[in-house]
Amino acid sequence: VFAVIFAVVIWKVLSNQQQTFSRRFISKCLEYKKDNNESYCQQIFHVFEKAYIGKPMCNVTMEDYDDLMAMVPFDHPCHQTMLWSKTNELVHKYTAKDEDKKDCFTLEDTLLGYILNDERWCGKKGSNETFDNGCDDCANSAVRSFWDSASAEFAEYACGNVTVMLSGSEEKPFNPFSTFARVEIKRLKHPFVKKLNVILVTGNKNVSNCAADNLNIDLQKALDSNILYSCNEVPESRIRECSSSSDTDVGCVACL
Ligand code: C8R
Repeated sequence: VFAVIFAVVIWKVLSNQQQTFSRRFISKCLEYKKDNNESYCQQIFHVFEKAYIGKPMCNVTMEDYDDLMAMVPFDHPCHQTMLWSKTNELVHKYTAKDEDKKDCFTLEDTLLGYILNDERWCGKKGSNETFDNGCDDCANSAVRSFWDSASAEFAEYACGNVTVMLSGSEEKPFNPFSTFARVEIKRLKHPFVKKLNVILVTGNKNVSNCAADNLNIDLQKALDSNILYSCNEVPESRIRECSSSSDTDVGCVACL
């Protein structure tokens, strides 16, 4: 009897956990779309979970998300693309604007980035459920492969002048292990992309500036040689001021 009760309790906990993740997914999708098209959001969730469901936790590849990426194309202006590395909080503060004034877009401003930002999820071999805890953080985890896949698409979609916000508090603002260095920079392609603007955020603990070899050599080597390059050091305080200004200039460097 105890064994049966125990099994039922475990089953309830697990199925509840799955409902929580999928419900959160659908409700964020509806929140973003604002058109109450629940069946579209459910369809996306179904294609999303196919990427990792029933697979060993550390065995999910970027390609497993191909169907999802094909199903949810971007629709933001490609010439207003903002990339970032190690500036998560600041870049999103800087780019946050009301819809009618929005002039600079990060991956988190797109449907999938919005839904999955700050989420954890994984599947398990032999199970058809989504888990949102107890997920290992490995190279081919469902979460990492998702961000690699979405970041690849996002960078390939970019055009014109692309901006990237990097951190001057890092010894290597262009960290070779970052998504920006591993996945995004090599997918910026001339002639779609004309120029890469680096905004290097400076503050009280600066360890690098625009003259760093890591930017002038490592980053520029990774960048398509036909794409122009510029680097500007901008104090964090200035970036924070810009976030609250109602500047309506177009683009990602309007207020700097
Ligand atoms: N991008 C990557 N990772 C993202 C992400 C995103 O938009 N959004 C979230 N929440 N994450 P980092 P990075 C999660 O080291 O590696 C795109 C992932 O779990 O500061 O260079 C985006 O377009 C991921 O492991 O930056 C951006 O340009 C960490 O946050 C780069 O890639 C990444 O944190 C940023 O990735």
